[in-house]
Amino acid sequence: MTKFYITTAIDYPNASPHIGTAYEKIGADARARWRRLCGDDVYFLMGNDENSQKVAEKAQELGLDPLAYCDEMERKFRQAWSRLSLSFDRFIRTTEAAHHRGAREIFRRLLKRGDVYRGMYKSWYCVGCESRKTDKDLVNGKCANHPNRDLEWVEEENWFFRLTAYRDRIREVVKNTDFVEPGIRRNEVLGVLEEGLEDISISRAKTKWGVPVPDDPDHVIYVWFDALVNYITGVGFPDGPDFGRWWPCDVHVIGKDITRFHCIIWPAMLLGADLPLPKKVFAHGFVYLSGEKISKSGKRLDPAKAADRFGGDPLRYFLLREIAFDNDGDFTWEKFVERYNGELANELGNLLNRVVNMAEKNLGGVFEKPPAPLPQDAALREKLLGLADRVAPHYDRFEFHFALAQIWDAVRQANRYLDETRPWTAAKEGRRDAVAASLYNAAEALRIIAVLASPVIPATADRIGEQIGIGPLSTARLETVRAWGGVPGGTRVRRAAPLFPRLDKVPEAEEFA
Ligand code: ME8
Repeated sequence: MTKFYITTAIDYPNASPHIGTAYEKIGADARARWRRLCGDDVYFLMGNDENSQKVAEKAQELGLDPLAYCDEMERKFRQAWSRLSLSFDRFIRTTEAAHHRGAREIFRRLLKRGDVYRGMYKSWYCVGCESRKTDKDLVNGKCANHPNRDLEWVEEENWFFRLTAYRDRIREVVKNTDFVEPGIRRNEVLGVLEEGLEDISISRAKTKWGVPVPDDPDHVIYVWFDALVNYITGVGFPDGPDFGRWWPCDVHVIGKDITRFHCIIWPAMLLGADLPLPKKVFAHGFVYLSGEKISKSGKRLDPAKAADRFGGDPLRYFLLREIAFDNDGDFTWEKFVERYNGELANELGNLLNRVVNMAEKNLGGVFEKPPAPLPQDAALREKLLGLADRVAPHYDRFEFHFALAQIWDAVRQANRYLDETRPWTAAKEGRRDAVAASLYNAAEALRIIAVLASPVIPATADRIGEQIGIGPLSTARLETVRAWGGVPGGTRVRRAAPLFPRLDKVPEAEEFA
């Protein structure tokens, strides 16, 4: 069985998840679910980046011990993620002892190789970014990403990593392979590599919260250096039995703002530790809220609140249908309601309603294998049986919007099939065979649509399966949608609440802040 190891960025838990961080997790989840559907043995890692200064600051602000604060935030994150049906296999926390051990082991390996050395660090530091800033990064003396925060001037002797030693090897990989995607991010990374690198400081003397440097307990390891290591400690580095099975990772899914860490520093750390590089880093775009930047302290949309009201699937569907994953995009409630009422309620929800209601009314609620073909069957069957091949390349390239466009094309065709075969007229005219054929084929179309849409709307796929009487579909396999006839004759429908009750007004943004 092919293995597929996928990760997301681990989140700073100094605030609850927002719609932007949720977007990343949803995209990675859709890909993980797609690979499971294809039969891969999938390992999907997510988690929280707890050893950061801003987490310690937040805990202090609340008068809490940082670990107790992180425990509470883990609960919040898990709750939000479960409302969005995220199917991660493991949720790592970088305060775990096993993670500390792994981070220290990487530090030791680089030290042993001679690529970690003592040096004098003098720099502006933005705790918001947890990153050093040079004069050219500043706007009016502040970090461009965190204009409301004061920068810290840090001047101390600490430990440095010889990043410069790895530049040429990393440049070769980035230039000659598809290690970094999409192309726009690859070019940015290449630009940075062309400009030249500096060695980086990887410890802090004045901070107490973090992973202690081996044999130097007065220093903690720089948070990014420790955070990146989660991708290997999450699968058992250094001596866990499954490490060799999962590593190298198939894809790290991250946001476009953290490519330098993942595409330059992380590969250098791995090369220095004699470990294989991940196969790919995919950097998605940013979500804006009605055109404005989302921030943990300012403009925000709480995905857990939105999922409580509308369900996780509509949010998942909207984000992945509206915004191309490699690009930036905008969330507005107007657009959400438009797609919800149009594509989810009127098109998919209505297709299911029509099939289930008409089966109850005309067939005693039981699907029968079609006694005789109808002239419209061939076109419907051809469309649906070709759907898996049309969506596959899109799912595998994180082009969820294209995969969904193909699937909704099939939803519309299935609705048209009902319009054209007119089972209600056939019923009135006593042509029972025609009624049975039409509803059976529409149910088959629904089955295939549900399975292929399940990476994006898993709970809906299950509900469709339940209502057409064949049970949950989010764990089905791809082979099942390459053949017609998966709904057994004699299957009884089980009508339940409509999938997507229509929304009659645009929600107030404040309710979800
Ligand atoms: O960067 N739209 O954590 P984080 C889309 N702990 N994605 C967004 C976004 C938005 N508006 N805002 C943030 C960190 N993200 C580090 C990562 S990994 C070893 C350490 C993305 O909580 C962001 O790009 O600030 C990142 O990939 C993820 O959310 C977590 O952001």
